[in-house]
Amino acid sequence: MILEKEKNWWKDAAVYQIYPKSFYDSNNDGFGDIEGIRQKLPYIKSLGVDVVWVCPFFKSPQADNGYDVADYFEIDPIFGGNMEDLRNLIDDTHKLGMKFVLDLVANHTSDEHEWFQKALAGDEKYMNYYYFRDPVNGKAPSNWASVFGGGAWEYVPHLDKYYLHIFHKKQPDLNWENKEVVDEVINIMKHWAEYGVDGFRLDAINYLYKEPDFPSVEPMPGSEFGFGTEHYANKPKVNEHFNRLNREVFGPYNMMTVAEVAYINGDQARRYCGLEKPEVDMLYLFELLNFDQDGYDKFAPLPFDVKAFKEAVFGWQEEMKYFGHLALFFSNHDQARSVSRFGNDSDEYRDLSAKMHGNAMYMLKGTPYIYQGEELGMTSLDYTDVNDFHDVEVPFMWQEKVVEGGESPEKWIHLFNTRSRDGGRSPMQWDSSENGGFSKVTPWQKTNGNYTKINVELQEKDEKSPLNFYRQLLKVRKTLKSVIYGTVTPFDNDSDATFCYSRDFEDEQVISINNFKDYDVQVKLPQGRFNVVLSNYGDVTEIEDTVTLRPYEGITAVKI
Ligand code: TEU
Repeated sequence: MILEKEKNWWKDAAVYQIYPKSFYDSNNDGFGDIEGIRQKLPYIKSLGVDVVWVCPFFKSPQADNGYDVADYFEIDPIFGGNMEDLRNLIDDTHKLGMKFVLDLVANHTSDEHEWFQKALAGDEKYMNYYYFRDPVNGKAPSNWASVFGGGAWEYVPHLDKYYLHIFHKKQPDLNWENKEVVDEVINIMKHWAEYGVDGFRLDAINYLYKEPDFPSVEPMPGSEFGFGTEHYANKPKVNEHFNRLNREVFGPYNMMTVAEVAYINGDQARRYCGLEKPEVDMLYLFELLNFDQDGYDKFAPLPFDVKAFKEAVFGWQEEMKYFGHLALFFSNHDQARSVSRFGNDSDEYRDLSAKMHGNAMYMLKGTPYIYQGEELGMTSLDYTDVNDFHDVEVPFMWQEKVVEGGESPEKWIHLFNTRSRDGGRSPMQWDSSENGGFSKVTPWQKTNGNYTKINVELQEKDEKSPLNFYRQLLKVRKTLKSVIYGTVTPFDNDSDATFCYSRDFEDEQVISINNFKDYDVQVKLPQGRFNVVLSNYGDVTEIEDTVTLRPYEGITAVKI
């Protein structure tokens, strides 16, 4: 039985994530823009998604590609700078029957935001919007590290004070202990809710509360700094804030809310999903993809281990079995491309592994978040020059490891190509024309050289393409209640090659079987005969008993 409260509008939805800077450049200035997204709405609709999430496009100095907001009510000139474009985009999204989710960055602002500028001018009211603190023994108040390298405190000589920035120094953290700050954020949210947005993706939102004495922590090896996350991630106060936001905005406006969270355990996750009081609808967990690196250090890659993947993914499915809801994703704007990272991006296997990834991830319990280009099997980068990279973390690492540390430039270019956040940010590949049809001028970030092989135009013509597979996948997903509401039971779980599970709801049973390796493997199925509803090789119709999965084969089948 489906409980009434489970039938939210977003429950069986699929989301498409857009990184606006790299999606489509309608005015040929080298940057993707709001009008470009609008022009591509028919394409987005054709995928079968229900919700469009657009990464930040507000006025911003772009120190962190828009995650440094200077004005929450204005659109940045590089995205068109024009409120009418946004009106049209949201209206047209609605006309096509899709919803629009705004990326709201409320843990921090840009240092160029008016509030911070007033704070820098010594206005006490606004200094209290942020965390300004006196030096301690002539040094920063604590040794917390910034996510992007270096320390998390920046000294302001004319004030003789430090301010806190968990992210870049151009992203000062807002002080949520100040009620006025919370009121400001609520105003911003209400403004956009009334404007017509249908939901919020809440950026880095689990960091809202910092322990007031900012305790120093054990430094990382070879550094004076350490991640102080135990003192600022997922503190109970965050739940109180969520509850208030829910009461005042999310609930009354019937919004879909997805909180980006990291450094989290099952209890905290369930609490965010409203175990005690209404908070947010679903969680976008970093933990889902961190299994192929040493801790939180993405530049310390571990070989892709299918068992570690299963532990992470099935582990979280188990945690959220009875309560809460997960975002399902395989890539995003902070990650290298999944087909290169967890699959095989050779010409022989790229399409198969891209399709299999969709089959493996998006039949799980949760809401699929497909990131632009994932539906094409876009790959990680092929750059050769460090100057081709743009992300804030690259110059830090280059300086520390190559310039000062003497490590090999080739090693780090390779790491940036395969692991850095830029990996997911090269322009969308629309066709075989110059710059992949993204723009008529040189794009802000270089197009991947393989755009003549991997692009929308080519895949539209090929019924077996990843693009058409994703369309079919999303269609099939909608017809199967068990995929939305059913239990998740892994099988063949000892295998270090396959990722297999069964979804069960009332009298429906659906299985998703996937081979992550480039060789054949055998899988023993649950009892019964199964009708294949999705197959990336496209030549299987019925399966039972023991199946031999070919390299990167993925199948979804329904019990007859
Ligand atoms: O990400 C939060 C976050 O923790 C990441 O920056 C993460 O640490 C990083 O990807 C690891 O390399 C969100 C946004 O998704 C990201 O793009 C922003 O840079 C960040 O918040 C700050 O707003």
